[in-house]
Amino acid sequence: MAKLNIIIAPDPVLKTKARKVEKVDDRIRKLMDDMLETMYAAPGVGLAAPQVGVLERVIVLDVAGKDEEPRPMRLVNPEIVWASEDLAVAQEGCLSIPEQWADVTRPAAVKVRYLDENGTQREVEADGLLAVCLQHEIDHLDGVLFVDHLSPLKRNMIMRKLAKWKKSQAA
Ligand code: GNR
Ligand code: NI
Repeated sequence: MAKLNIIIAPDPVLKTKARKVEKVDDRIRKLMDDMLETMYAAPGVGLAAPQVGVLERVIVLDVAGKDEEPRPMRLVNPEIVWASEDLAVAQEGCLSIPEQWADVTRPAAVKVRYLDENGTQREVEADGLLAVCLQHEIDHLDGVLFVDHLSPLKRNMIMRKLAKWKKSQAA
């Protein structure tokens, strides 16, 4: 396995729609393993392929708690096939927008259809943190960041703070 570099916003790659995976093969399985290693090292609870510079529809997640056994999830071509009418607000962060957090409103529950690491079609229904993360990661595949769900005022504030943070890191 290999740890990959995470792209930080603003970057055109993060704004680009990712293409569908045609075949779940060893290349895709290695990509998902490398993404999981990168996600656990960060640490984070999810990661989308565009964040590591790969514009293909692949995401990984693990929302298990600190004291629980790891529960890595690998999803290829994930699609939201149902979303609840009721909405929920959750504080979100993003490994591509380090150190910045904001409340985001999204459907409280979703059903997602995807291909697993063997190319078998599956569905997962989720609420809570898993529902938030699935929507956050699928957004990445469409070039959408959590700040795109905020008002322009809040978005600009976060992007300015991120630019400051980047400068402090470089120094
Ligand atoms: O690690 C992450 N934590 C998180 C917390 C609340 C809502 C969404 C997330 S996803 C984020 C990792 C990431 O940037 N995935 O794209
Ligand atoms: Ni993110």
